[in-house]
Amino acid sequence: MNIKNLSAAVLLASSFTLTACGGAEEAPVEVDGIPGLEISDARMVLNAVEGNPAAVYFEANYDGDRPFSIRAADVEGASSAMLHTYGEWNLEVQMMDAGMIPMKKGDTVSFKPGDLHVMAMEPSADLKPGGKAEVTLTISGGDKHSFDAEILAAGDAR
Ligand SMILES: [Cu+2]
Repeated sequence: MNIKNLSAAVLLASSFTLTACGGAEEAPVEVDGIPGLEISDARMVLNAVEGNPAAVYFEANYDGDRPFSIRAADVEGASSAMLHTYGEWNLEVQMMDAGMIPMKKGDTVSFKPGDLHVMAMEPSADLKPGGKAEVTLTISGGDKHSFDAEILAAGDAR
């Protein structure tokens, strides 16, 4: 390819980029940030054993009009994450899948020790006390809401 053809190709490429930008006015399928959803007091408590699952706790307040359910969670730097709760099974209290967590206008849902939590599997060694971990919730319909959780050591107050 000579220089002339190359610049034509670059021009062509940049006009494609412009077209793509113009097309972004169509409603996106997934939104980052759910209007009316507020997350506070987010923290991730590391396991005493490095690499073992960490737990994420937070308060979720919702003041939007459209009810939804939290259906999944992701934690940056963890291999996977799950929505867990505690329940009785075989006469023992143990962790289990929390399923869908419904929220409607005026609701507050607390993710707290001994109750709902996000379990972050195989957290990376880069997630250190004093740092931050990005947590993303996915709701019914696929919209996402991300926030930072303060990273705490296993022995810190939760
Ligand atoms: Cu758990």
